[in-house]
Amino acid sequence: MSTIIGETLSNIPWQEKPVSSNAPVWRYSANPIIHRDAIPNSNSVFNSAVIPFGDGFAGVFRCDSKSVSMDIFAGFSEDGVNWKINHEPIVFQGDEDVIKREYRYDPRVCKIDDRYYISWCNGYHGPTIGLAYTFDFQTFHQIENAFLPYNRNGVLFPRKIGGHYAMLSRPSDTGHTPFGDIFYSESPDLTFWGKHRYVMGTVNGDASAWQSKKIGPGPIPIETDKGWLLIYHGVINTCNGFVYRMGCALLDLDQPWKVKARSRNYILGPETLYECVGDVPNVTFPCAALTDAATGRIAIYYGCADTVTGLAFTTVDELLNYMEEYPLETEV
Ligand code: BMA
Repeated sequence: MSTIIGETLSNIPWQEKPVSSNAPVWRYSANPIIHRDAIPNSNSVFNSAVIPFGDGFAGVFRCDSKSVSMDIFAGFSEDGVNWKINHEPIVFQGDEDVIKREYRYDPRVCKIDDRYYISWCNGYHGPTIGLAYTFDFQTFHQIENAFLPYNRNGVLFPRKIGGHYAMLSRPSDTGHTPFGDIFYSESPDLTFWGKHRYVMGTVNGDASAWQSKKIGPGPIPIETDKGWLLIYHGVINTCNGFVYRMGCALLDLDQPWKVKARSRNYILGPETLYECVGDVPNVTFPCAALTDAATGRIAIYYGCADTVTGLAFTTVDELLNYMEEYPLETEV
């Protein structure tokens, strides 16, 4: 068994794998856990991030309103399944040139040292990576955008690597980007980012067509003794538009731009009604994972059809074994 380097989380939401399943990831039986009308003015609640907080959990949720304004909202839960989401979006403190809001979506939450960092796709003359921190999920301090536009899916690592903060991201364009690879960047202070390294890209044709159009990092990478376990999204373009699925990879612990393993198969894709039908059909989009170091259990939170939020389960060993069984052999 491989080891998760992290904390024990005995209250992680969990269901055993159904005996009938041979998939590496299985859905919570009462999905979706958050419905589109979870707060009074929401059109949809999806692509959201959660983290252990106090005796329970806190989260930052993407709620698009009924005027389809995209923003991020704090929320709390005792069990990680039933959530109370604030009815008003997060108000950030900080430099007025930086906190000016165009739109905010697809948040991630990452604990580093004494605080919780939020990263999200931030409208600033085009999409880029917004960054903020909080100690209590009540007061939020926004710091500088990490990059110039255009970028989406900024995902921090939960500790410094080689003495620097580290982030994965997916450079993009201003629209529904028809390309996308994953890059690594580092920073001494979370303000100045550099040493941008290519991590991995799309794969065409027979090798792994589900990730042929674009890929982007999902939840905060999970530290294991074998490397950083990364869950990411991969997109194929079809005659009916983009289809978003999940995959996984293993990145080197000290040099995370080096890919040690990657799955040729997707690990979860749109199959159920709530994943296939919604405002944007056929989207499964992971933004967070809880992990229990004691058991290797992982609970993945993912947006479904850009409308509701789902929960799915796996373990570190399931994913590592799956990558071994169905390895991606092409160098990309
Ligand atoms: C991406 C982002 C995600 C969304 C996905 C599918 O570009 O906008 O928020 O889930 O498209 O629509």
